[in-house]
Amino acid sequence: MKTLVLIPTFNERENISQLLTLLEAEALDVDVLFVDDGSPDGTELEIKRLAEINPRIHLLQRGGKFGIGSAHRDGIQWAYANRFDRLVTMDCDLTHLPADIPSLLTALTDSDVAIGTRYRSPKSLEGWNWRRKCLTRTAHLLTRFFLGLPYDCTGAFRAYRLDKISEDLFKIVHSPSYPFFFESLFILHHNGFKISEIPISLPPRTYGSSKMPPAEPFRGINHLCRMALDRILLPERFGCPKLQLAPNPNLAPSDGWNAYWERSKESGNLFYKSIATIYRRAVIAPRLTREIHNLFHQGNAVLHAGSGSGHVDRSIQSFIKITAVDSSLQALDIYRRCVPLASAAVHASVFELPFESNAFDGAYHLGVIEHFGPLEIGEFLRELHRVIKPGGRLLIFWPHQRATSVFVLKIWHHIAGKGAAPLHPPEISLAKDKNSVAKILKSSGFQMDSYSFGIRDFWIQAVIQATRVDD
Ligand SMILES: Nc1nc2c(ncn2[C@@H]2O[C@H](COP(=O)(O)OP(=O)(O)O)[C@@H](O)[C@H]2O)c(=O)[nH]1
Ligand SMILES: [Mg+2]
Repeated sequence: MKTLVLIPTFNERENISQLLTLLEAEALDVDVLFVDDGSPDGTELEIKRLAEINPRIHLLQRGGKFGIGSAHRDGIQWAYANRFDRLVTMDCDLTHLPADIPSLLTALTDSDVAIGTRYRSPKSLEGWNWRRKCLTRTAHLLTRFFLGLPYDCTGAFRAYRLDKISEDLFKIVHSPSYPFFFESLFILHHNGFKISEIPISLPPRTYGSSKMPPAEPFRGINHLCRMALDRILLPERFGCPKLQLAPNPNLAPSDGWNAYWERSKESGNLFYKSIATIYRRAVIAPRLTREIHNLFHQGNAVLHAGSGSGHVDRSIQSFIKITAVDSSLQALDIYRRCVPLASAAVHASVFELPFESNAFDGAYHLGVIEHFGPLEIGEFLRELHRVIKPGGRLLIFWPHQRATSVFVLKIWHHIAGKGAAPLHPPEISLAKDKNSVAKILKSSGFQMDSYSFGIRDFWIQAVIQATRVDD
């Protein structure tokens, strides 16, 4: 496997040859790339002198000081362009010890990213001053709290399996500076890459001084807060789509839903969007997760009919194999960024599912059925009956006619006036009661197993479980 060690430098002349000696002592089969930002202390000259002796040493010179994050990004791009399979990144100040590289590379055999962590051994930060220790630990707590990442996210001592990670993933990382490290790790985590950690010790810098500007921690917190907000409201922004998405030529290019998904990208309706997001995350997602674990086994093939953006599917994506179907390409594009571990994203009508009969262990849909008239509901359920195996399960979240949300939306339309764009296509068939739902399901070949409408969902939708029956 072709392996590159990437080392960004700014005023590190005294450290270069010592670091290379330590690297050579490890007898690793690697190339080394320095990314230098025109260091005024002559770092470049020192690298050029050593590169003349050793052809496996490379230098990427940049026209100015563009920041440590962008040095990593350019180095990573160079590694892809030169077809390296594995990449190790480290600082030049001798705080990252080449003796730890073999363990990082070994960790890559069963993970996609390996990180050197300062939080597994109590001696990791011995010799550092209290200010630096405090900064490091605070950053660790904040990334844990805001991004839900349990790892050492702010260090640069890492190894990546470039042969498994798409180059496009690094293009989503915005920060040119120190937040690059937690941002890139969060994006890797969001896209389901396996991350492992090995404990390391960091001796303090011997030569030179830290290049971190004094205001950097505040910029870092600002970047972190923006990411934390996006994580809740726009998780798709972190997705690097793996799933293919082929437009279906048989579908009408525009229906109410396409316009809805187009509009959802705009910043307007922020109030409605925020409330809907909070409700989705705090109420629907946990309920859906519980129901799915109740109805299905690990690895079951399950259809999400009318998947929308998939914000609620994130917590079930590694439990079941989800095939998402929607008639809106825009929605599916958001879906595959939001739920990167789903099995497929298919552009199709829910009335004409492009799957063989009995293809799925079950299906679920949320906020779909209420938009159809009675005939369409029958057609939709019969199509689900066809693609679900006999005995397969169906889960429906069906907004209720006495739902609190229905009143709220009525009030909104009243206040906004007739000319205002609707928040979503009209709800024409809200759930009435247990018996009428059971009857509708029965007429399409499903037996209703349970029906609940109550406080747990803030009286918004009925949650219905059913089983495909064949007579
Ligand atoms: N190319 C480049 N390298 C940088 C820049 N800022 C820092 N570095 C290098 O990145 C590594 C880590 O920087 P350092 O000052 O040790 O940061 P600290 O460990 O967080 O204090 C060192 O090898 C620096 O020389 C930059 O703007 N451009
Ligand atoms: Mg350092």
